[in-house]
Amino acid sequence: MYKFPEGFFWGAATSGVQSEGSKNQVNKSIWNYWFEKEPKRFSGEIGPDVVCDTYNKFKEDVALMKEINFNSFRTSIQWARLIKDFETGEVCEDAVRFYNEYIDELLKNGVEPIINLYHFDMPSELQEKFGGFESKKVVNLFVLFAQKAFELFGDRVKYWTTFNEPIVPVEGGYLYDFHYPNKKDPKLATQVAYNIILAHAKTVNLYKNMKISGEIGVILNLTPSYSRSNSEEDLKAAYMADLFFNRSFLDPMLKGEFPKDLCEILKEHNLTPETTKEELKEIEKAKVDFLGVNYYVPRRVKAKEKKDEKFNNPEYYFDYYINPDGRFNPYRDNNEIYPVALYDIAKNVQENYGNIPWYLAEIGIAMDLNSEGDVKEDGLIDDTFRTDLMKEHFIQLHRAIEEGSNCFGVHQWTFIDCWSWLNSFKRRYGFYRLDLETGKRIKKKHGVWFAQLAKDNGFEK
Ligand code: BGP
Repeated sequence: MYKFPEGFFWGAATSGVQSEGSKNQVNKSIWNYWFEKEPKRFSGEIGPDVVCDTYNKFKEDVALMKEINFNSFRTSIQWARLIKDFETGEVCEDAVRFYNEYIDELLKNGVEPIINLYHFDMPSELQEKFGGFESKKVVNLFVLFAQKAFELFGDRVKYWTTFNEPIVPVEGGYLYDFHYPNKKDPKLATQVAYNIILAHAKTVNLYKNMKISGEIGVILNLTPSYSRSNSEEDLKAAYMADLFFNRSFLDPMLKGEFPKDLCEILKEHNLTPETTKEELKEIEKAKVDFLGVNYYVPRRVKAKEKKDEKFNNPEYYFDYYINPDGRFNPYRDNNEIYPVALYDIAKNVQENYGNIPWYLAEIGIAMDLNSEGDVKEDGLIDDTFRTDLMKEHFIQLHRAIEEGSNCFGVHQWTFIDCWSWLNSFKRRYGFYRLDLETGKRIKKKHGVWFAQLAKDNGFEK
């Protein structure tokens, strides 16, 4: 058997916006706002208003978690739901009731909550008034929100994370136009990236100062960069991609310092963000207790063929290429499937980041409704394709753990098919299908396999 360490976390991840629905939400996030403004940009023109309706259905849903033996689960607290008045930090009483009941229900059922504070969901008021994380004022308002969350739920929540994939709002909102505010401005992008790192650091330091018993970490999407060949140019391309997309956040958040060569490159292009000595000290001081890693696909790069006139985005330094020997998932834009990357990530964390305790905070295999098909005679949806691929990934993870990697759990993306930003419900990932007409949850075969895996803390070779 592939056995995993004792007490290993088995569960799933989602986020507030993607699962709760907007019922009784006191403020809007940029997702509510953007959907109202431009519904056509969202697949099927479906917005975040209803989604899984977890706000109303969390009790039934926790029972479904229990059915497939989750011992842990991650979601996020929505800033725009918890906080009524962003500047004073006044909370919304209904949100406090909801999150309290949700957390208590999880605990009552033996499901350890991991609570994340920011999953792409800037309150739209703060985006409109101050430019969201473009502004340092908003950094401080985020810390105030975090403080409220710690005060209210810190007695029971033992695992906190500050941000999920903090680079994504930078990419989406300030470089490539897939998040609001849809700007393409590398200078602003570096400022937002820096401000997010600062918000993370201040939150970690606050949590430690509050002396609450528990741990705090951050969740990064660590997509390894593989070069086309071993030529100097191709290797350099992979190095640069890694520098921009992984080390930009990994180094300051885990080591308290920015990669020197990244700083030099930014300076060369006149993209250095505004910083102060005190802020840099704050970043240096902020030590996370653990790391969450999201992994879906590898990044394949080669030397740049045609030089861009000026720096618009990190692709100034490399081109993408398609691995001619790769395997691809036809249900997720033909993304490459490469389980070995998971082993490589684990080794990177082990060798270059002090073997910090980490968990796989997201991994998933997207399918669409057609490929999953209708409910079969046994009452389940047959997603064996997913199970086969997950097994391959878990074998690689197991190999790294055998070699000393300090991994303490796996959360699959996602629990119940949830809404996913511009993709809405196009890609399905859940252990349970969400029927959009009825809101019914229908179990998939992979859920049965996972229940056994969690029960045995391992699986047959
Ligand atoms: C991750 C995000 C999740 C989720 C997932 C699947 O990057 O943290 O929020 O959306 O990707 O995304 P998609 O449905 O676009 O494949």
